[in-house]
Amino acid sequence: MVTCPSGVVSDRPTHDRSPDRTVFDTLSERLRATLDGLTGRGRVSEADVDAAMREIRLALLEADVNFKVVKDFVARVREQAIGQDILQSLTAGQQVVKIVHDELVALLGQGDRVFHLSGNPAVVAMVGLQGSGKTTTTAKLAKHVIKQGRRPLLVAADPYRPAAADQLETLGKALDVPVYRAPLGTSVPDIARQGVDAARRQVRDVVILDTAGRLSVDEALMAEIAAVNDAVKPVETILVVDAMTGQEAVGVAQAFVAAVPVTGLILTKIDGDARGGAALSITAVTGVPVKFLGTGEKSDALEVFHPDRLAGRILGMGDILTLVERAQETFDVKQAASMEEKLRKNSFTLEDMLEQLQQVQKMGPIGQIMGMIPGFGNMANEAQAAVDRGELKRTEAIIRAMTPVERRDPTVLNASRRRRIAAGSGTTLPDVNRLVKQFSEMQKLMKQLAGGGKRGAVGSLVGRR
Ligand SMILES: Nc1nc2c(ncn2[C@@H]2O[C@H](COP(=O)(O)OP(=O)(O)O)[C@@H](O)[C@H]2O)c(=O)[nH]1
Ligand SMILES: [Mg+2]
Repeated sequence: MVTCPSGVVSDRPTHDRSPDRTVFDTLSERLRATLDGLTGRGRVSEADVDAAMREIRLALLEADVNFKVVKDFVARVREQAIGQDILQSLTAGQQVVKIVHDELVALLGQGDRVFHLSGNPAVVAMVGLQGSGKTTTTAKLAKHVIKQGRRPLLVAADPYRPAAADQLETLGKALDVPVYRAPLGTSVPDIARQGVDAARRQVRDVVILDTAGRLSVDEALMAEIAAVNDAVKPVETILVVDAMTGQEAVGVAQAFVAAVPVTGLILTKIDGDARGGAALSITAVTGVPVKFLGTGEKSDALEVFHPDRLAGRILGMGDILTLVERAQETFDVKQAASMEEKLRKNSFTLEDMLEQLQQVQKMGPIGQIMGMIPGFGNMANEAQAAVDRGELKRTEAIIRAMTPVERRDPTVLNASRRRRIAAGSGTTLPDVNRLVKQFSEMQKLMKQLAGGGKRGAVGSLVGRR
């Protein structure tokens, strides 16, 4: 099993800031251990799923994910895993993992994640508690929009702490971005208005307002940011949340969302080693999308948020997802169902085998695919070697040289028929004998796999969605 290194994939391949450890690591380790347990076995029972769901529930709770979010999440996964026929298929474990993955993506990926910069200037207001990373993130966003060809201006909209304006000014200088400061005593909405005016004068098309925070949510703070919102109507109001804060982060976010139309979240300090689950819950609880992640103190430590990448990293199961997706793409669901039916009734013929061979070849390197199916690991190398030697093609040719009757019932294949087939397919008598023998062995294997009269075998390699 290929496990990805922890951390979040950057938008830019050359970006080397992805931290070694992130706030999602512990969650990731726990989930991986649980899901490995599911994919490591050939068959998955309802009890297995329930046990895994208990583990997932614990892992999420321990990572500080909001309990209501956890409850809904686990219920949705369980319902899909048990409610469909997938437990009968050979890749049941992998498919359950995929359900967990898809639900995680849905959880993280709600809402509109586009960072909007309409308006001239486009006004972006940064809100959040003191110390959450607003000022640092303001500089990061400036750098981000410069890369998009925009000309930002930063506004120090914190009239209480001159040091805060100094901090922004220093960051602005380093990026060669102008910073607007108002005289001490100017009200925050006025600072915002003047900042927008300054941007127009200086032909700057993006204004980022670094507003003041408080140590905790209070009415004065909320009234202030509401007044700023009324004064300059930001196209983006970004709530900056420290990913290392615990459950209270959810309540803080709710308070901000109630006061102003928050359009996006930026989770900062994901390079830390706290639990991080609370931050993941905010999107689920408030419906506000995560737009960026802050991964360090420097101005380039900002990553566009991709829920699928984060989910993939958390679960570290890229290979499984690929298998399930590839199988779903290439397998005709109806055909798979009819194959399964045939296997169950033991009426699988060489004709069906021909069809299966063609399907499997469409899926790509057969060794790789079989290697991902539990219990098939050993057969994988052999199968790949067979492909490499051109055996699949030879098998195809042999089956094609048979009459329909022979394909349906290989027991009629006496010596003279076998010789005819060998000649007709350009192969040899031993080749034909080997195939017939392999086929009867395969039938035996399938009987075993179908086990106990239950459904499922190669034909159900993919479940129905
Ligand atoms: N490791 C790390 N530190 C961060 C990140 N974002 C901000 N910080 C640090 O957090 C502290 C508070 O940040 P600041 O921008 O001043 O917060 P503000 O009070 O909301 O403006 C500073 O020491 C920053 O360097 C991040 O993504 N990762
Ligand atoms: Mg600040």
